[in-house]
Amino acid sequence: MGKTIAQKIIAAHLIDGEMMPGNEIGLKIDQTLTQDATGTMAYLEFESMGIPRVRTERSVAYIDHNTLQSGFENADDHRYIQSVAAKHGIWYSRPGNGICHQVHYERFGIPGKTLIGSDSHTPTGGGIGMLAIGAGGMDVAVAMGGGAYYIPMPKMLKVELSGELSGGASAKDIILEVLRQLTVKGGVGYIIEYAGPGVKTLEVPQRCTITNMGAELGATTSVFPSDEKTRAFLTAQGRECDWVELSSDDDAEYDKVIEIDLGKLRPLAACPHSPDNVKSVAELAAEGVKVDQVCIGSCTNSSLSDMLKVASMLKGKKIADGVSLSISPGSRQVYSMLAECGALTDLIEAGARILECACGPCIGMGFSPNSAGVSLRTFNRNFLGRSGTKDASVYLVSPETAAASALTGCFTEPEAADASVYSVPENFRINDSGVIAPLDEADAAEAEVVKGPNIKAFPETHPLADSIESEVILKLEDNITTDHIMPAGAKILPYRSNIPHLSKFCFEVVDPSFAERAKAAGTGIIVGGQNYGQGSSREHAALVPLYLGIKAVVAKSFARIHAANLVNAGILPLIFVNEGDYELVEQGGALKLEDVHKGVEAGVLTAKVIGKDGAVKAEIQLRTELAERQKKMLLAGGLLKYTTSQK
Ligand code: MIC
Ligand code: SF4
Repeated sequence: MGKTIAQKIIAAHLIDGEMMPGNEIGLKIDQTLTQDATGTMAYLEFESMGIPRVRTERSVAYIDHNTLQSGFENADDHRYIQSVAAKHGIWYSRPGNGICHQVHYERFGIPGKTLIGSDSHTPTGGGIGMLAIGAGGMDVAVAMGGGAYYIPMPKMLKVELSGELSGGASAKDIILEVLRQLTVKGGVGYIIEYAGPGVKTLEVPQRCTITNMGAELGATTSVFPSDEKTRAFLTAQGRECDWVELSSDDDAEYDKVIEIDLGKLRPLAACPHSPDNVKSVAELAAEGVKVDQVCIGSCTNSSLSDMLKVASMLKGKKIADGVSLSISPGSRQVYSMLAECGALTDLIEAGARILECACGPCIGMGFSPNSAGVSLRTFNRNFLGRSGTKDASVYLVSPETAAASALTGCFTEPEAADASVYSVPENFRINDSGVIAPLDEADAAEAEVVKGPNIKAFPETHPLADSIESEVILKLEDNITTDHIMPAGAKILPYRSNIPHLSKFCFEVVDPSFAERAKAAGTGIIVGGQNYGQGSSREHAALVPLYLGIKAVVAKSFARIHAANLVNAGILPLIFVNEGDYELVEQGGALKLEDVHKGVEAGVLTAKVIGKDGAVKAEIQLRTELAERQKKMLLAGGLLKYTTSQK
């Protein structure tokens, strides 16, 4: 039987397990990336493994999330990451050099290679034909040390593209259409491959917009073929030598196929508060939805071609008086090329506020909307509260829709940008001075790692107890995101290296009393609905509950990265065998689990449901979805303890 692109890359990197869907497989990892908000923990974890130099082909540490420096904390984290990177063989991308995913595919990504990154949008690299996967910091630390990266072997989903985009429709509308069809749960357990005649009509940055937002489908990753367009892009980046051709075999088999005719797509928008709540821009325009703020940028839509389209649309015009417009170019390369061709002047003169090349408003680092404001963003997530304004309405749109609406002050369907105003030049400006090479081995041995006072050790993990009786501290509904569990934003993000302080904000948007109640109880259980832990790869959403004494999370289903992070932290993820049993469990009541070790081994556990009055109300079945390796890890007290015990 023929192979898909992903199956070929997996086969070439397989070091453990069999490629049968659902089986755990271990992959050799060629490249890793980290960003600063997850990177400090990942490097503390790497340091604790005692390995002097990374064993990957290329590891890059980016600073892009946390660049406000409103206190010493961010700057100290940057210094720590720079010094730890220099010492251990890791390239360091300075603050201001750009958003990790954008810079990585421009300067480092290679078709056919494996990449894991401590950021859920790492799949962006699939746009140039990498097998690029988002992971928790501990998994990245282990991969830097040369260990395998483990995932359940995914099923394959093909998106067959035909036709060509027309009018004001863009790559963002393709992925919004996929989200409309599949929902935020639709990609769980799959790798998504793009195929069909429509593929060759899409340039690399457009492909990267699509693979980037595949994260919102819950997919393991998304991948495009590596073809002449990929070669042209790498050549323009002075990296033709990195190109290899990659395509699926004609007789490759897919578990699911969906079709999209690009010619029929119209501009779309994801409405509050979920990326799959998709409507047409025409519909929102007809409703007369007014716009207060427009933000253009993020790892989804900050390429040079996106920025030039926006500049073409804004040139010689002025944004509406009621609109505040921010633009963050994705990388220094994009920024300097915008300056070089004059497009930057057009953006400034039209009234845009130009921000640093960083995540910025996407992760709530400034630019929060006004009260009850409507914000149109070219980003990938519009979860409740993520913008920093809880009652804001955030819509996710293409750069074209964003620019057209910034000009009118209300939702406006865009026309295609006039390609004769600006077009992407044949060659990019290449200047890698924003990336600092690691020290050679002799110098590295002497080099010191600098840690500021805000950098605290990660919490102590514990071997799995054989009996757990704990209060249900919080009961939640479906689709709880990591932004609910461990919010980000300007106030909280500086404490990503300080779990005790961070813990005060756990579940703040859902229940501000959670952290105190959990700490007072000393031990606890969280109960969730479907797709618990979707969104970010932040392992803080597991490390903080661990610190607060959470022993298990019981849900109807889990998002992949978060479930892995819980196990890595030594917290037991359990799934209701009968979903209806969710109704029996009350917040303030308790769950009692006996013979936990045997149950984990067998994959099924019995739990007594205890009501608030202390009486046993029912006995229910819970199951685990754990590979043998993960069972051992839980018994050992998490990934680091397990890895150290294997040495
Ligand atoms: C995000 O988009 O939510 C983030 C911030 O990039 C996260 C990583 C983090 O929480 O640091 C992600 O997507 O993994
Ligand atoms: Fe940064 Fe936003 Fe991309 Fe996350 S989604 S990496 S915060 S730009």
